[in-house]
Amino acid sequence: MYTLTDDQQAIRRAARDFADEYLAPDAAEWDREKHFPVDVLRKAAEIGMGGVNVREESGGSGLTRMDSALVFEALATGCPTISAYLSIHNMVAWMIDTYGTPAQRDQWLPLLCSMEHLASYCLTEPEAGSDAAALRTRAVRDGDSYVVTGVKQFISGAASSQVYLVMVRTHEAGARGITALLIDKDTPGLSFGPNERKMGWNAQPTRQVILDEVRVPVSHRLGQEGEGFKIAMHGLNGGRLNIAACSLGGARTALDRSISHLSQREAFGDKLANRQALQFQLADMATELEAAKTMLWQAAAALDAGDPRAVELCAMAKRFVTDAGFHVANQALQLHGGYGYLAEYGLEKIVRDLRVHQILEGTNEIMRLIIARSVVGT
Ligand code: FAD
Ligand code: 2MC
Repeated sequence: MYTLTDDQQAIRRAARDFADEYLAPDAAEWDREKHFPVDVLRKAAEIGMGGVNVREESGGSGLTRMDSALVFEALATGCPTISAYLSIHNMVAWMIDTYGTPAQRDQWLPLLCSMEHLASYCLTEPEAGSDAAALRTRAVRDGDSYVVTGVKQFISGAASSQVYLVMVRTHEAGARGITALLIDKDTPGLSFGPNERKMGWNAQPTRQVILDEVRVPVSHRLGQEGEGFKIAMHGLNGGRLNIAACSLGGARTALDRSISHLSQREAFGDKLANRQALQFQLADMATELEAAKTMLWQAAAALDAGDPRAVELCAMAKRFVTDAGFHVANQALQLHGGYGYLAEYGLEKIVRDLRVHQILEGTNEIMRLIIARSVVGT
């Protein structure tokens, strides 16, 4: 059995207290009003949530992947959508800390760690989602700049973020022709599509990022030309764990609410919680989440240790935990009967929010593709 250290318990407690105080009370309203609570994100940054995996010498919290799995799970008990946005912002901050030069770290990280500036991760395009290496946004070198033209699709935080980490094509077709560029919101030629109307994740915006001859200094390139795809994928390994953690936290809240609902609700002359059929459902939900947690922690430990199986284990965890999280949340809705379907009870929001975790940061089919390549050896 994996035992949390005192520090890990304290980190988890701090994130849970934050979720209870600042996320849970307003999550339903943010969802309803499609409000992105940037002030609350900045409050989260005050307790180190803006640079969770950024090293302490770079101004971050210096937490491990195992620690951050605890953080994002705890935050998601209050609101999966906000926890997930924080996870994306943190993916970008980690990438700058890991692949940036000292000058780039100095330039970008202080404002990201305080969340004075928010960050967006821009890989997907209208014609390149799962097949990310087919991306076509073009960057042509012109003196000390790149001139970038293209469209990025489904970008979380777009138009609210100040910093865009954009994967662009500088060379030949395929993964090796891709380069990562940091682009400031105020650069001429950068604009945004309308906020997409979505099933869930309503408390954070999703828009196209449109680049029309955007001139980006070469000094804003992260890594070397041609390294962008690998950088993007390394970012996603941690991102996939964090999204899984968000599913786990959301599903835990759904399970907790089911237990208390069934303990109060009476039918046929008895509390529903006394029906063994329903107790068994709760038992299965708790077991599924325990299994999911174990997979998540194992993958996080593998990523921390630089284990050669880390990519495969992260894909397994993302696939398994997000499927389990959605399944448990959906069962919780059923256990609430008609009340589960009412917005007021908060269950349907969790179901809507967790559904997209099976799609983004690599669909669960793509997770199977990654796992299959290891298993079958192709
Ligand atoms: P497609 O690639 O067109 O896939 C369609 C279907 O085919 C899926 O079921 C897929 O699993 C399946 N499929 C595709 N290829 C295969 C295969 N080889 N084998 C088996 N099945 C396959 N992207 C970003 O870059 N940054 C963001 O911030 C971001 N935020 C997002 C927020 C939201 C709310 C959403 C919905 C998406 C976001 N995305 C973001 C994009 C997300 O990562 C993509 O939607 C996802 O990777 C899938 O790409 P696609 O939508 O083009 O689907
Ligand atoms: N970690 C480290 N390296 C990786 C990697 C990973 N997870 N995935 C691929 N690579 C490397 C791979 O090892 C290879 O390196 P080399 O050239 O040294 O052999 C290189 O990258 C190219 O990889 P592949 O040859 O596997 O490329 P292919 O095109 O066949 O498949 C695939 C890549 C499908 C795994 C990748 O395109 C993918 O993950 N697609 C899903 C896209 C995705 O996750 N999008 C999420 C967008 S962000 C989001 O949704 C948010 C909400 C923020």
